[in-house]
Amino acid sequence: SSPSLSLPPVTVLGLGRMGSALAATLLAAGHPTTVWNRTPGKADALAARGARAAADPGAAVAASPLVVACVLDHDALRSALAPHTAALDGVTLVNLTSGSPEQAEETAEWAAAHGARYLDGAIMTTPEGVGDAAMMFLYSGDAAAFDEHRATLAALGDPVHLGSAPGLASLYDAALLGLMWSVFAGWLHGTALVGAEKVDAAAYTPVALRWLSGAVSTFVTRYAAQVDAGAYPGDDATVDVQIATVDHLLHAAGRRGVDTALPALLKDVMVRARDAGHGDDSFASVIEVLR
Ligand code: FVH
Repeated sequence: SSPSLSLPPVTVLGLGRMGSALAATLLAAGHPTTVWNRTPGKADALAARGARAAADPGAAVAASPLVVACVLDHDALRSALAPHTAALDGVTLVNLTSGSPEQAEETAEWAAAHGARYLDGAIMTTPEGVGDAAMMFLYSGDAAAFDEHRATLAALGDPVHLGSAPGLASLYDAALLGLMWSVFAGWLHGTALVGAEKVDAAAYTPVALRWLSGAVSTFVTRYAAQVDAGAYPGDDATVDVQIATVDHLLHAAGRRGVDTALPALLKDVMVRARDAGHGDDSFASVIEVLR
């Protein structure tokens, strides 16, 4: 649709893979959209669809009360804006650039020193998922700024505000990526294991997903309450029992020439939990080792 005067204007800084998707989505939703990218040619396709291409970051920031940034890293953002900090006064800067919680805190202080309200963010999808309401966009920082711009941010994906500490979105991002990689690795290990018996990934995966969304999801929900209570009753399955069980996985993998590093790592944390006195407790007690 064409930019609508009734929707708030937005500026997007950074037109890489993700920034271009953000700008295109805001434009398609009808927001008057100003864009800037270090390499100017990347604005051309968006300009052809109605975006305003700003000549420099200062002009881009001055064009909208809401500025969404998505560049390589925090240093790139701050160095690009360094000659133009006067323009930041009064704007809300939403930084969707990946970084550490500490970098988020630093950039929040830097933005505040220049009069900007700051939200840090983490995009929990790839460019093709931008605009899908099922995808989470995590935010932390200025809650009033979030409330003010929530409707605009909702065009990008489901906006989830985690709290006023600016580093929270990056912290969740790191935690959730760790979870994703653990699931990917566990699924791939299982796929290699059954694949050794000529079972296709396509046959194994529906069974794996049913396990994850059903029983495993139930265990995790139960264990969350145990972790928060600091008590891990082994009513379902104890650490001792699971140490014996992981040996079956190690054996099955070893016999089929499948790498055993991953189950060995899992056994290692279970053994450390047992040695710390949690043999009769549930798997949730492993948190005591991880902490
Ligand atoms: N792509 C994804 O799926 C993920 C999803 C989760 C979050 N990330 C983070 O988003 C940031 C940008 O990632 P990207 O995929 O858009 O990356 P590129 O396509 O490589 O674009 C990089 C943009 O950054 C600009 N840039 C780099 N250095 C500077 C600098 N010194 N000053 C100003 N801009 C800079 C670059 O400009 P140019 O090279 O075109 O001139 C691009 O606009 C990132 O934090 C991911 O972790 C994406």
